[in-house]
Amino acid sequence: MKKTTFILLLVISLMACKTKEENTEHPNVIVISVDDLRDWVGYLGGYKGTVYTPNIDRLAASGVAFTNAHTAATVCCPSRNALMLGKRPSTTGLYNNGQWWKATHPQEITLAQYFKNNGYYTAGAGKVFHHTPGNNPPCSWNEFQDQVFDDPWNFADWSAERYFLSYGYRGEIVQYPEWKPLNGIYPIRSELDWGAIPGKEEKDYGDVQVVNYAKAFLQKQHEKPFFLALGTYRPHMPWHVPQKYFDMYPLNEVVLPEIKEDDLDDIPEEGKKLAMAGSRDFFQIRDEGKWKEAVQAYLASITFADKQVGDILDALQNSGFAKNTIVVLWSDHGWHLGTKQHWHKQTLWEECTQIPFIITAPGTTKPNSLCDKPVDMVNVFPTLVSLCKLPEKTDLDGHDMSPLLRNPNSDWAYPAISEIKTGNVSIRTQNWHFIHYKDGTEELYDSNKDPNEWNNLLGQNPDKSILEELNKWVPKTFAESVPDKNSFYFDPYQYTYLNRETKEFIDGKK
Ligand SMILES: [Ca+2]
Repeated sequence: MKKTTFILLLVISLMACKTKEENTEHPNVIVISVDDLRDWVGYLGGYKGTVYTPNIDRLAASGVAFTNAHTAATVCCPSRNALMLGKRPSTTGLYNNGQWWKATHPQEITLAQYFKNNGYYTAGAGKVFHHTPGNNPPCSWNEFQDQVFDDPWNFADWSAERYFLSYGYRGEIVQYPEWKPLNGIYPIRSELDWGAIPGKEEKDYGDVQVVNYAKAFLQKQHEKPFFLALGTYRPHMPWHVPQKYFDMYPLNEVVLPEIKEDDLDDIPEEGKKLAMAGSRDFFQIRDEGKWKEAVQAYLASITFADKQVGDILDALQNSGFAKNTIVVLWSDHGWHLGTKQHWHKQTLWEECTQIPFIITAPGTTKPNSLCDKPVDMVNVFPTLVSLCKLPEKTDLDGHDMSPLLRNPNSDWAYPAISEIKTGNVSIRTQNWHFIHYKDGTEELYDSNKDPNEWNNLLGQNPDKSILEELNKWVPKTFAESVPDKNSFYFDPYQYTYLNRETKEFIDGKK
């Protein structure tokens, strides 16, 4: 080969490389899911003390940070299914953690799968779908690194693989909280546990394995544009993170949530039921004088998750892909730490529906943009399809948010809609929060005057036109709840499902 020809070929191939990295027609996508993270991040200011989330805050400052974003469902599996399928629980009948989307909706195409079908390389690690087996069939991915669990709560002497195989395994629920080996063995503990895991180095935590996967992935060359989904398990319980994160929150500086003792008095029975479903844990923690410790552990877990987000952002920055990669960060729902006498999730009040939500899209978003329009997570699918110039998928429930990404003050005609269990729905507009329960009872809060939602206006003759307007957004029908896991044989090795009754065979790889 002549020297000039060689140089010419070299230049052409270098240009081709460049084109792949800076393919502006079809940008890369990274979706970061943070589990159970409520509005306790710096940019949202939900925590009344100081929470350290420098990395989520720098991502917020680099694009459009939403201040009125809500989950589509206030529990893990339905929330993640709603984002990944682009459809609400009231559309799919996927209302709880005990249902498999693939077994019940084999024809549905996930967000990742849609990108894969349209020329993207799709990859992921950690908690993207719900973390129990059967929720993350291979059909979405070219490659996926399974979640690594840290906690004896999850597997005791079981291996992570056994947990993977043992769908639904929860261990024997032993009460919280101190982390003490019994005769040298760590017993199976409770989901409510917290503390640093003795002897475990930071690099060994499951969420760090997600970061390591991301680093390796972003250091490689990629022939195609990529869709990369990464999920941290913290700050999901049990709150086990390295000691240094606990040390950042001295107990005497921990600020407890403000609580109104008679807060449930003006709430309908269906709302009380949701509240009381998580009250036992709260009362126990509070009555045993552990409330501050628990809040400290949640804060520590948030900052640990934030560190992982920061390492992913750094890995992107240090790669060749930063200028042409959309980054989406979201949490699957919020969390109660005693408000409405509730511990956990699965309610429809603001601390449970609201989530951190950020999008940076090179060429579309501008730094330091805050958007206060109400949005929920079924909008993510159509928005990414639009930003990446893929063919429109016409059967989705959500709306393309890209006008808000170009201008956060654009007109936006929709509320944020969140659901829990069949028939209970939250409608959040810019000014109002309306809750409609399955029995027709309702709550209404003035979100500007009453951010704590202490004053249900329903008993105070609110303006009927406001209620009529809000009621228009309540789904007209709620799909029947789909069959649960017991209706199927699941083979975790082949990733197949067999409907016990109809004998329908479903291949999770397709
Ligand atoms: Ca969750």
